[in-house]
Amino acid sequence: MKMKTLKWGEPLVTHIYTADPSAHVFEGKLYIYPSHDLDHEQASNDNGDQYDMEDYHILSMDGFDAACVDHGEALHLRDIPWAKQQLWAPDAAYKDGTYYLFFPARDQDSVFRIGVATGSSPAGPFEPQPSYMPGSFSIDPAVFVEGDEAYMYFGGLWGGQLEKWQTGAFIANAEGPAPDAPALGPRVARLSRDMLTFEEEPREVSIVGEDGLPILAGDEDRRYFEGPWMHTYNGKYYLSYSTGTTHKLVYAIGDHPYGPFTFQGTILTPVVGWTTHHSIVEFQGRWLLFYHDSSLSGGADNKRCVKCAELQYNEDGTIRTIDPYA
Ligand code: FUB
Repeated sequence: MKMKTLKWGEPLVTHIYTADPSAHVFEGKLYIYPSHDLDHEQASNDNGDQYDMEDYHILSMDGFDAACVDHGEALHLRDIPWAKQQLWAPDAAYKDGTYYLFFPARDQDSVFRIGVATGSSPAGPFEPQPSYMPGSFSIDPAVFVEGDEAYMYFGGLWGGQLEKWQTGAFIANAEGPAPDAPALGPRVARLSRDMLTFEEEPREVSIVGEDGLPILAGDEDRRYFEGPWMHTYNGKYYLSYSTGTTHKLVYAIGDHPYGPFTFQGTILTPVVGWTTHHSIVEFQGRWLLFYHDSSLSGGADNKRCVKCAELQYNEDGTIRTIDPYA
């Protein structure tokens, strides 16, 4: 299905609701892996029950003036043996002739896990593995490939259940850290050569301030909430993420995929709607920020639309803050 051409700050597509865009360049084209929000009337709650997505559609663009194509259903909940509900923010990667779609969903016990599906085309369809990735938990996988190594960043607070895994086991009634204690960081794990399992125990990523001290849980303008993304620029590793309750996309810089990362500032100021979620990719010589807001539905938290903005760096490698409505 052919859709419209890219205009900065406008929905990429308007025939379906889309969110949580993970963008990659595969085979010379830009591919966007979003969540597919359903046109359901749902009251919002802190558990994220309103995000009850059931499938994935993959979008692609040949270039900036080309139409954005929706390739149709690439994977459906009914075909994932272990998953009960809520297909949340996905990501994709390529290795040795195979494309991998990574996605979170609640298992039969309502615990969020991360699954993987494989295919021969970046647009799908994707065939899910029979079970979730062993040892996986929480939400929002973002896979960063560097040479022969691939790392998965993941984790999200509140409905994403990261608080419940602080001991390494799922504790259903566990709360997050006190406001004056270090915030929870995202998790990172190196993937196995076949990309289907963790090669190591996930480790917590440390995000620190300029003073080298951990960012505290009460520092809601800077602390990690959900939606990690990793990219490199001029030899540095940029970890970007959503602050959740303060609705910003922010970033921190480090010298290694495992961190630590030093907080830098804001990439995107708050959008219409509660969530904010993004990816960063270089395509045809330009750096792009893919993000979403709820403008297409007039502000419904669970009916979002993916948009794109051009990202600019300052000479010192810092990122210029984008106001999505300026
Ligand atoms: O789309 C469902 C959830 O909302 C995602 O997993 C989060 O990052 C937030 O965007």
